[in-house]
Amino acid sequence: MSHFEVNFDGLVGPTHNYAGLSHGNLASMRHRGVLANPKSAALQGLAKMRALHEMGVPQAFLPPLERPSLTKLREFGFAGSDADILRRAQQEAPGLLRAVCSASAMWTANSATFAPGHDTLDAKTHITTANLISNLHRSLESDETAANLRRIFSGEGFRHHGPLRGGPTMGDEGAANHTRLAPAHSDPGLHLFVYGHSAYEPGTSAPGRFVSRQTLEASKSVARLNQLPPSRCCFLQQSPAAIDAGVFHNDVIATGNEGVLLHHELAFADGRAAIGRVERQYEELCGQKLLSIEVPAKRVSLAHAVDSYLFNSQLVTLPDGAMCLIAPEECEESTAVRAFVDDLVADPDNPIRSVRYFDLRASMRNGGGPACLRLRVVLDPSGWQTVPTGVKIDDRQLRALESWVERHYRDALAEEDLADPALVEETRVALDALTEIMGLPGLYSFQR
Ligand code: SUG
Repeated sequence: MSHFEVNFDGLVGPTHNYAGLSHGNLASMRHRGVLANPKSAALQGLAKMRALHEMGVPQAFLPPLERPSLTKLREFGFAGSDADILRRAQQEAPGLLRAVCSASAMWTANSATFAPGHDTLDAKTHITTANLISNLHRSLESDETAANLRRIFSGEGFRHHGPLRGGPTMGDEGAANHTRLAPAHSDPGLHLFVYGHSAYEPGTSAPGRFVSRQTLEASKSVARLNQLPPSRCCFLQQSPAAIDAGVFHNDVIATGNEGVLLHHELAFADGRAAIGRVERQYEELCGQKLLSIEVPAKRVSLAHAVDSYLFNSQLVTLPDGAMCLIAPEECEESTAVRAFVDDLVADPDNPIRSVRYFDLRASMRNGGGPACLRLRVVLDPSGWQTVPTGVKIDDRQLRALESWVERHYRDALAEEDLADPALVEETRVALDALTEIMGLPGLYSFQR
């Protein structure tokens, strides 16, 4: 049975806001305190899902987590009624309050790393939930995300692992630092793991300005847990200079799809030599040449790449076999990036035939582009059949989700609103209604 790729986008949660929580993520740092509009953020995400669905690309979604998380605030020592806890947290620990309110689970590229059954030693589909330990607000996601993934991928062909324990030495940010390359999704493939630094191996210099979030030790552990043989894994170090320029995940500077790898000239620590390694290993494994497309710094500087999020575009295969670049509108607005994309699409020597630009500004202001918003899952039809219908996107579900957002989301959310007890209640009512739309009762801990 032939495998295919499904994009599981994160449904933007009702507390979407700009809390400046991610050091090293320039957009997050720049937009701290900007008034958020959760409703339009969620509708922008749904518009992307609708467009991909209408293009014939299989589409699904992962639900938001319950935020604000009163459970986490209790774990941090706050006690009393919900209103008391929120008030005290705002007075005594505003940073913690911002962290427990973040809707950051929307960036599902960071939720886990998948390895499909036609690549793994035991022929099972393996899923390792990311620990996201580099940032408190993101680390709080991992146990809830693991539970949701177990619920959604519960068929007998799935095996779940993680989140990795072990502190910063085991920092893992999921599929944002992982790309599966194969002649087609239905073919066995090569797994490219990109890490920021190694805790133990000499010669892997770390960035100076910002921290690197992914370690080699974590990437190798994920590969082992996911039952990937060494011949199917390639580990490359990210360029420390790129991390210091704001490239906090590899998917901010490189992207791939099937047999194409699009990357910036300055993405990897060893430059051309690194690309040469992937090309050789891919050819040995897959019996074909990898098409690696390098974007020279002369055409698109590192700074422009980070500002426009060109490499955070989704590269998707359409039903006719051609590829389409799903890019943020910021790419269209940059003269240099737009010119590069026009040339890319016009070049008959690659399979990228079209580009579609999307308004994802709400997510982009937090450093989350099209690719951050989705987790790629390669499945066979029997695995897909075990996935609950309620997370699968079709016209009916899109309409239900759009009107759910219209009904339950605020159109303005400022930092001071995070301590509003009404927000907790509104969110619970919304998530209750969502579990009905999804047909997944009891998904949230406040539900009985
Ligand atoms: O982890 N931003 C996210 C963006 C994640 C992007 N994902 C990928 N590149 N795959 C992060 O830095 C900002 C939240 C805030 O500041 O309110 C944030 O968490």
